[in-house]
Amino acid sequence: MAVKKELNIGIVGYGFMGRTHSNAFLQAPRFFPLAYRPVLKSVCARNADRARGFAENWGYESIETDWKALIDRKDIDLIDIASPNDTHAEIAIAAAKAGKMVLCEKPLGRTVDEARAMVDAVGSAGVPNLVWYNYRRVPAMTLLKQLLDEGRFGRIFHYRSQFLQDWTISQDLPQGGEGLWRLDSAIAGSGVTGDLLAHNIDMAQWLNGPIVEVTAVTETFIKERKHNLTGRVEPVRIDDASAFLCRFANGSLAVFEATRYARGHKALFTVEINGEKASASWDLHDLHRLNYFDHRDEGQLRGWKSVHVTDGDHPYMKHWWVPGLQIGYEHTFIHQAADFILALGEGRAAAPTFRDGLATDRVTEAVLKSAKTGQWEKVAAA
Ligand code: SOE
Repeated sequence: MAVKKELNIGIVGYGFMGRTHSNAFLQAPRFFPLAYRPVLKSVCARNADRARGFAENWGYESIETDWKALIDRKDIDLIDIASPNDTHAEIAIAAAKAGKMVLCEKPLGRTVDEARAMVDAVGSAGVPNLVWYNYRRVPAMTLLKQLLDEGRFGRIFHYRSQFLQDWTISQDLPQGGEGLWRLDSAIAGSGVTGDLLAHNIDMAQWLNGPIVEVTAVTETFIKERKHNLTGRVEPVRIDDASAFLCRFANGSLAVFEATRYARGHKALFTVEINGEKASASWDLHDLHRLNYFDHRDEGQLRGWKSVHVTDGDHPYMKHWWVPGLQIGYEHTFIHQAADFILALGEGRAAAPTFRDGLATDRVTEAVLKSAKTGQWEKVAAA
């Protein structure tokens, strides 16, 4: 077997996403024929002891406690940003300037200005880049994209999508600090709009094209929470719930909703699309099933099919077990890493690129603006 070229990775952050990405880099070359072999060179985090523990667990060769030192290292090809949102722009821009490939957790920036600067940086440096919008890589969603691209749905009339959680309902939950920075607007940028709706929007624009205008409402149900870093009770500035109506460039209408206050729902990401000839629906709790209705089916037998997307001819599935055996959440990241490395080997860009991430941030910014102005807001053109 030919010796594979090494792809030397330096990751920033060791939280939830640090784990999903590390697992993806380890597994991708074991299941996909990749021209490069990811090498876990270094993990960077401020707490050296914890970074060391993470490095031991995942097999990183070394640790750094300053991301600038990580970027300065000549033995690292790719910087993977898995740290909180307030760090994305600064690290990505510096990494690109140093000529590193840059992978970044979603959302790309806290604002459109940050995201645009990141797009400019990777553009001027000419370095490969990617945003980890992992749910595109659920096989059922990739199948849906293929069915749409084949024109099976005809003209699209409707798109609807939700992301429902319930983990912030308690008034006693503090904001800020590890694990809870998503509640701190200075770090996160926004609440569910940037954290959850960003997934719905990335998926929607990938499947159904650009969103052109939005009208939104947001709400912060719990107005004050103790801040973990200051110890004081402070105003909550994130949106706890966010919903919007929009128009797509293709003329279809859509309804989106995300909340962390839907008691009983942990991570219910849903998608439905209705076209002239066909409809489809999907949800993350049953992620291997694509529900499909085709109006061209014979009348008496016409009905919704629940396709178990686990066969060898379904996207990604021939690389896994045997037909009928399903895969899960972690595999979406493995597919993302594999697609990036495959594209690298072929000298092309893998989506979603930073430019795609900026397109999502433009919509989330329009949503937050509309919620303030009470007006329809246009999404700035790319
Ligand atoms: C929030 O709870 C969260 O972890 C998001 O940050 C992720 O992006 C989403 O995939 C699951 O929910």
